[in-house]
Amino acid sequence: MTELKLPELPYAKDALDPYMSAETLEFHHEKHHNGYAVNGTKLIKDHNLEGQSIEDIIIKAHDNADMQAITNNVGQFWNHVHFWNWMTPNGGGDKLPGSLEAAINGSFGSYDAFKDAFIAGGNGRFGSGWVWLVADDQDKLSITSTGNGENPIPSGNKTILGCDVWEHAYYIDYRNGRGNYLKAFVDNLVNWEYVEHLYNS
Ligand code: MN3
Repeated sequence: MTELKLPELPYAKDALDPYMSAETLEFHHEKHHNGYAVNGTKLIKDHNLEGQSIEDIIIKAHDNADMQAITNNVGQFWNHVHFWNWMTPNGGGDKLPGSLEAAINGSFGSYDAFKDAFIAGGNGRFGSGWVWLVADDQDKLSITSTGNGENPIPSGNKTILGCDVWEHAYYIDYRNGRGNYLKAFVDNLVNWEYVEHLYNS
């Protein structure tokens, strides 16, 4: 069977404090992400999709009304596997690895312009969803946003960074302050080495 296995967090639960609390990580990882893993595994079995890659399953389910639950749960499983790795203690800020810095400057003009666009993308998502930094086949970067459990995989662009803007990601720490959460994510949490790794992979 294809089992979506909940990964361990790559750091201690309190490692991202005060920007993301242990309480948030505990609920987000052990309740929300685990729920997507359990439900997604069952849905993959029910839809006879076992043995296929997670990415192929997400593409197959995209825009297919009969597979909306797959988009939601398998999509969210994939999104969160990366989300934990998109953060690191003492992360964020404008000290980027070289090839990533060049790509951001080349695509947005400056780091500050990227940061403004990323935060605006997250603030502009109405309701639950994600804001993403993606690379097209010419390695040009852009900001995009999706609703609920969707992600950029079906677009064909490479996803190199994402931030969860569901209320469960920030309500304990920031209440309704999504913009403050997004700013803290970019300034203090992003694991730029992982973003560069995905950009170059
Ligand atoms: Mn989430």
